[in-house]
Amino acid sequence: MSKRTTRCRSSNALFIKGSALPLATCAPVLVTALAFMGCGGPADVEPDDAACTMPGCHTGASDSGASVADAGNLDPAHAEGSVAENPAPGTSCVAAPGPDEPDDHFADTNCDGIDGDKSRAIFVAPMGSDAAAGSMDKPVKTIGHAMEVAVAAKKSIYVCNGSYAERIALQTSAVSLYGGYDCAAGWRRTTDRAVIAPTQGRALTIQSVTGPVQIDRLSFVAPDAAQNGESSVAVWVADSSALKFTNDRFQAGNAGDGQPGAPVAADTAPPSKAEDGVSVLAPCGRWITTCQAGTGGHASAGACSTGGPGGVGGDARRTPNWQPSGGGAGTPDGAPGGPPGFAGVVGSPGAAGAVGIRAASGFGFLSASGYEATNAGGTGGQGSIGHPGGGGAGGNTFWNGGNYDSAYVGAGGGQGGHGGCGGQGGKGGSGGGASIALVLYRSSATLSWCALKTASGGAGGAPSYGAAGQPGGQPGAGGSAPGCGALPGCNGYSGGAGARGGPGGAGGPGGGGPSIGIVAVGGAPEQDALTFEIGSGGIGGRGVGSDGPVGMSSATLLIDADAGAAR
Ligand SMILES: [Ca+2]
Ligand SMILES: [Ca+2]
Repeated sequence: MSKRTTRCRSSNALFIKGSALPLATCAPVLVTALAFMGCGGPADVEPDDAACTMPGCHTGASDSGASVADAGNLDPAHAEGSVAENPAPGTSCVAAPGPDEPDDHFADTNCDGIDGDKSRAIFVAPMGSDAAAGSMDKPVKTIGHAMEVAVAAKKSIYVCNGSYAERIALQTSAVSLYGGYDCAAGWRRTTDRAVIAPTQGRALTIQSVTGPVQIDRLSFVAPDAAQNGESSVAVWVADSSALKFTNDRFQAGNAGDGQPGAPVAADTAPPSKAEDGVSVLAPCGRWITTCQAGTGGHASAGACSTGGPGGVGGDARRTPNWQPSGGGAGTPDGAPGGPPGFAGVVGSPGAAGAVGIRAASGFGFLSASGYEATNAGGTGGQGSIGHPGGGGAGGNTFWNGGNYDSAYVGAGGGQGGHGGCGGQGGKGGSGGGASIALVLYRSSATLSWCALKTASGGAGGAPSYGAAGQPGGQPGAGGSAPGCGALPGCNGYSGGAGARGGPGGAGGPGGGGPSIGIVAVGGAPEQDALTFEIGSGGIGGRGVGSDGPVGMSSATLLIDADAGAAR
């Protein structure tokens, strides 16, 4: 049994139909007229005809039989489908001292015809007009407008059952809202609720409000998130106190999936071509006064690597006894050169980058402004640089047995090709958005007879793949020695091609978003008779190797205020 059913109800006395003896649940106030009352009690009270002198009292004869019991419910006042009793016109009613607030028993204790005080409220109905005064007879149309009027007039807001596509905001001003009114039946109260269901965003935001504020018999419905990573939160309360939620519903929609990792583009253009070996200018077989050897390509910088320098062409004058000889060897990939007379060594491709790390599991991050998914996957590693090609050897030297005037000198070898850059790593997927019925951020509140429902947390974002490595550069050609066509070897040799860079690693997958009924930062709310229907946490993003973690799913999550937020 709820404690609510055992506490004293000032106007609640149970009658058994047809009996002259009332069964009072509590005595105060009611004692003097106990035998005759039947006053505005819960919906299952069915008073017989009798002189009625109690506050909010009315007779069964004029009750029009509207009262319906809610069998099996702990507290009939909270049951769906029951119809409240109000004093009917023409019945006697004795006002009780003190204010008449809308209450769980729908008691009209000030005898003005409704549960509550119509002189202290702004009335809202779907058929109303925001140009109207906001009285019971001339309700306004929107809760937002009622809020402006109620703040200025220091009144409460009574909301006719119906649907309102609004986002309601209480900013610093303490205004109470009561639903459950049937404006088509003289603003009789029922156990139905007015529904506040905006097409986007939160249904209710309360910021920096110091109560007392009561929010009663309203249903707050947040729509599904419309964008990647967006959260769906029905009610958000921050930096507020003395709030009382009674008989309300909080319903969050599906959260948005995390952002997929952004695609990364490959660099498809190779580095610049390597330098050619220098040619011998003097023709072969001619009297030459200045012997010269072609020089190899220089070790100029490529995009990410430097090709090996080409070999220097042979020079007959520098060999013992003018013997034939090869030119200097090129340098493959920075290493010592091989024997002369060969093209440069082709570089080897770069290694693949590492896959980005998977998102960490956990709730995410909550600040005064909103939920932020922090469980994103990591960026993939960059591929390694492709190895540069080796430099080509210089051209050989020939000697025809005569004077050095008929010696042939070799041209320079070509520079090795530059290695390609490693591909860029893929981007991680982002975490999914949250589906949260109620956030209480550094706020104090009581919750009674409320239902909280959430949908699915957003799925984690998938990562993008890494980019392919940059192609390797073309090598430099060997230099030429004109006129030596019949005597091979005078030309320099080309360098080896540079190799492609390694591909980037894929990014890491994002984590699923949470689905939580109540997230409270800095203290739990007082709770009584709450029901939860919690959706599942978002699935993890699909990754390479392993998927992201699944999002949290929980009725409540309490976060230490000192942490400021939770990760
Ligand atoms: Ca009342
Ligand atoms: Ca009243």
